[in-house]
Amino acid sequence: MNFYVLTLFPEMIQNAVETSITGRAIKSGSISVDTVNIRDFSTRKTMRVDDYPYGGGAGMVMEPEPVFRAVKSVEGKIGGRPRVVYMTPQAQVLDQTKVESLAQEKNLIILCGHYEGIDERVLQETVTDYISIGDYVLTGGELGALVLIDAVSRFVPGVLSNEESSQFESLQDNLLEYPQYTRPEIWHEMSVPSVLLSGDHLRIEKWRHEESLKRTKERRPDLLKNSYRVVCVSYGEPGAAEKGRALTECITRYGEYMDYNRRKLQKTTFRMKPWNLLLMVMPGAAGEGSTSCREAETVVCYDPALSFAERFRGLYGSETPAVLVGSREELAEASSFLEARKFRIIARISPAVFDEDTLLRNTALDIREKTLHFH
Ligand code: 4FD
Repeated sequence: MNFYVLTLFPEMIQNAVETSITGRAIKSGSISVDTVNIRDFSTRKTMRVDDYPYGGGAGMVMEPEPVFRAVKSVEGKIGGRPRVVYMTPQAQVLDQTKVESLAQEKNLIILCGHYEGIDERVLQETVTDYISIGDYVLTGGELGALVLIDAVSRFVPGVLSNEESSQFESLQDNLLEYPQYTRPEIWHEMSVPSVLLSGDHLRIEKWRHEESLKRTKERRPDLLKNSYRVVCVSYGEPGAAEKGRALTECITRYGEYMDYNRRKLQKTTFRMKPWNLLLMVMPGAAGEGSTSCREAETVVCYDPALSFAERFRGLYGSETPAVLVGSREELAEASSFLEARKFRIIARISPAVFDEDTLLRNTALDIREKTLHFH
């Protein structure tokens, strides 16, 4: 991934990124960080790039033209129009979801302002993403750009070693990290929690998740509303997929969705954790329809002849709560199948839930409530 940082203080960026893990990633070629000095694109003999604000007031404003030319110079060099991020306190605060989304890009321009900011018109014309790193004001956007580069780089393949990358998995469930301990076993009369010495990986995993929850409740209760991973699986006639997606989206912004009409999924092993939630949307939930539909280039077919064991061959829970949506006959069969696979059914819902928007939303709220209770 290539970062292009547009700044009046290029050495501030270069010195910082050449250190530590980002430095190693630059050396190995996983990322590159190029700086563009906005001053090089000044339109004046004095090489100034700032001017007084129209309407008066304190401070200076960065002129639009040098910023515009700096952006164009990068676009010309890479032959494309990458996303342009403007670091500003007047924006949504950066979070892990945004970081992961930016990590999908091949090129990224990061624009750093100084003084009282940059002329609004060039922002309108070039910026695609406004990002703040927190609710405070800095003297310039550079420290924000560095934070962004560091956080995004961690998701670029090859930047972290296997050992380093397993470290940030706990943030994936939107929970804070559990407490960590190393030697000695007793320090200042405090011992390491005995479960960590037990060698029982399932118990350890469970304990860590509980500690994460406890810590999140105490320190960042605002994170809890999105703290568990929701996985929706559906199968059946076309439309089941849409219904499943709709219900998932009512429950969480971070849901995942899988269409078990797909052959490939039927063969994939998927082990769900105790703190996940399974939503299963079954045939009949989506009303009538034909039995195949075109999704992208593949035709996804519903084969009603498949048994649960065949269709969900690789799906396993471990005390994982599950919510079923379907008609009475299928519910019974699905329940016993899922219970045997160590899911715990916390609700059975009639397909009528999809008939009305408010009903769907209220049901989603109930499910959230029940799930948090269960966890
Ligand atoms: N919280 C942040 C980003 C930049 C910044 C600036 C308008 C000031 C804080 C645009 C005003 C940029 C942040 C430079 N301060 N200062 O992410």
